[in-house]
Amino acid sequence: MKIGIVCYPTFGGSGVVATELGKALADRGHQIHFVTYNQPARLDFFSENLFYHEVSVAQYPLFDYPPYELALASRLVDVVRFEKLDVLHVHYAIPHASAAFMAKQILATYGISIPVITTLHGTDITLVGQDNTLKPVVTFSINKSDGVTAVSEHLKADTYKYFKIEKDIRVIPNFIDMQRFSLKPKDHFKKAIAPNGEKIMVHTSNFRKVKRTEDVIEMFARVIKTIPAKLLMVGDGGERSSCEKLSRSLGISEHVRFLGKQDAVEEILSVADLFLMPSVSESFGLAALEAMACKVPVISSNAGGLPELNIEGVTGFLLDVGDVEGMAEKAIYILEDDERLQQFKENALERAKQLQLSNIMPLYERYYEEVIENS
Ligand code: GMT
Repeated sequence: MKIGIVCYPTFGGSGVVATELGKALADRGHQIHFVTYNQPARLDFFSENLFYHEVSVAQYPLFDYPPYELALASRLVDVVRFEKLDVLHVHYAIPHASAAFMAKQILATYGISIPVITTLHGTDITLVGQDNTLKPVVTFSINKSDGVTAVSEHLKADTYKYFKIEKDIRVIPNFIDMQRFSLKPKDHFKKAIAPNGEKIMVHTSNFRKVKRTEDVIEMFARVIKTIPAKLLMVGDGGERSSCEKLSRSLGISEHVRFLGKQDAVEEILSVADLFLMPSVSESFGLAALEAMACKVPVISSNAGGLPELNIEGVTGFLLDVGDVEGMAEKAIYILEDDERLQQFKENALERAKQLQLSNIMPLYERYYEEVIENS
């Protein structure tokens, strides 16, 4: 198939899923055309089946808000016509689904029919899409998609709950490339971070409010009263400085390292004993799956799709949003006994294996075929 993929080209979960999916489909022999405003972050190598088409937005003094959505729609018309694509797969509804709808209408005037599949990733439904300034367009463009997927059962249910959706939504979970995300021998790094054999806890995110990064610090402050430990905070975003301030005011800053954005997250996860994800909302929790693939158990909130990934008492524990006391208690329970910790690590890896790329990618492949056939 010739598949057009539209996504955010950043390190965000939806962009990562879109890019990894495109790479895997290209390996399977499909021709993949990424259409976005920058080279996708993980599209950093050459393959004869991978193409990148940049969307450039016209700058004009009149525009306080450059019309990205229109530029994207025009670029899609151009790419679909000249590359003769079979299907367009857009990741994150806003504004990709409505841009694809517009492109589809324009292409019809050239006698070209192209099915559009929209994958809902999370905040496009649970946060941003709920805003009244966007809701009618999000509802309309989901209903006008030829196929719709969501990354968890919970996100599917939320979509029906918050929007008037007439379409069937297919759940296809996030997946993990186990070639890349696996335990790497990083003992020298572990020694440098935890010279006295302290346990290592890790959080990775974009430090947005939805991630409740301050809860990570609060939880860690409680854990180190009992267990000698270090905390690695990976990523960057609005909440980072308040987390730094909090760790200073709690007197634990010598045990907390803010590493900023990192490309080789799998190397950091390879030294970790526990991953922390106390998010207020999380449609799936790809970062937790990345940790599990590196044999790291997870303490998370029980928000959104997290219970579909993190199995209570098996791969980690899930607690109510904001329950830092409970999270710390469970963290201590896992970390205080090496045999128990080892068992949680094994379980985390087994769960990740169920969601490996080779198991999930064919679900998308078959869905494309189904949608193309029915449209
Ligand atoms: O988590 C983020 O802030 C990034 C966001 C995105 O859209 O890029 O991630 C969402 O999509 C990921 C991939 O499907 C999911 O694994 C994340 O759980 C989801 N984030 C939220 O729902 C907050």
